[in-house]
Amino acid sequence: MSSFVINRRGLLTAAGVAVSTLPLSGCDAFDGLLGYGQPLRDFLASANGLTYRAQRLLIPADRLAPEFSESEIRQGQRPNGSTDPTDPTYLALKDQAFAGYRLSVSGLVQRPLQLSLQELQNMPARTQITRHDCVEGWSCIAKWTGVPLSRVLDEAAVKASARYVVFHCFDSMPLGLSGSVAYYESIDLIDARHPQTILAYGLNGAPLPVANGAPLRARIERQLGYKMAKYIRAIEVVSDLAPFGRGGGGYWEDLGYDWYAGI
Ligand SMILES: Nc1nc2c(c(=O)[nH]1)N[C@H]1C(S)=C(S)[C@@H](COP(=O)(O)O)O[C@H]1N2
Ligand SMILES: [Mo]
Repeated sequence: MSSFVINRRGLLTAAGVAVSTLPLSGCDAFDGLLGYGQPLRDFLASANGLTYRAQRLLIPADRLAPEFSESEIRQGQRPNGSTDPTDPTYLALKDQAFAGYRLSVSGLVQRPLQLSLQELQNMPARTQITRHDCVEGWSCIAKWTGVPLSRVLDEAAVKASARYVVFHCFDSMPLGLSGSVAYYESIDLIDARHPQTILAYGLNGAPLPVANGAPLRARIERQLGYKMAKYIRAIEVVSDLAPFGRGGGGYWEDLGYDWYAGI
């Protein structure tokens, strides 16, 4: 089995498809080739379903992303995407140092929750030094502190019908003619319960800065940067992603990027 190491790129190559050379970089610029209804986008969507199933079959659900030592932190975490949300609710919370912040946990749970930052910080914490990979082609090693998402899910008691966790964010991003939409993201319950999946409120030993997603952002260490929702307003546990946005499971996914951005 150990000689049969496969990753996303390897699988696509193995499938005889040279998509690994496509310009998939995409945090700020949106490549028009990947628009809806474009054959390329449809092809990538089906390749993504294939790699998701293949990765889920081949990679143990609890395989850990590499962790690093303090000395490997070379610079601050480079802020990317939204760095200063202008939503009035967010600004009011920020003014009060997020004292009034409540993380809403709802959907397919037995006990919906409203958790203050203090309550989140009182839960068992996990600190991890990991590498953040953005599809734009840069990486940063940083130390993240937060509460494991699995703890919060246990507290809320997830129902058996649940399949995904949706993160709703405070910030808005441009989207076609509709103007702007709130950033959102989603992961399956396997990644949600992964030991390194945390709701982070600390970065490099200090409170999480606004530029990096204060007061709370997700770390999903086996996936690319755009999966890691910043400025989390609410968490919704669901069985289906179709009702959200354009149904792609996230802001960038709705514009054509992979829902499963495994690395
Ligand atoms: N709410 C929200 N989350 C987001 C984004 C964003 O614009 N808004 N950008 C994503 C992208 S593309 C990356 S690379 C990381 C950047 O996190 P950082 O600013 O801490 O480096 O956040 C991700 N999460
Ligand atoms: Mo990114």
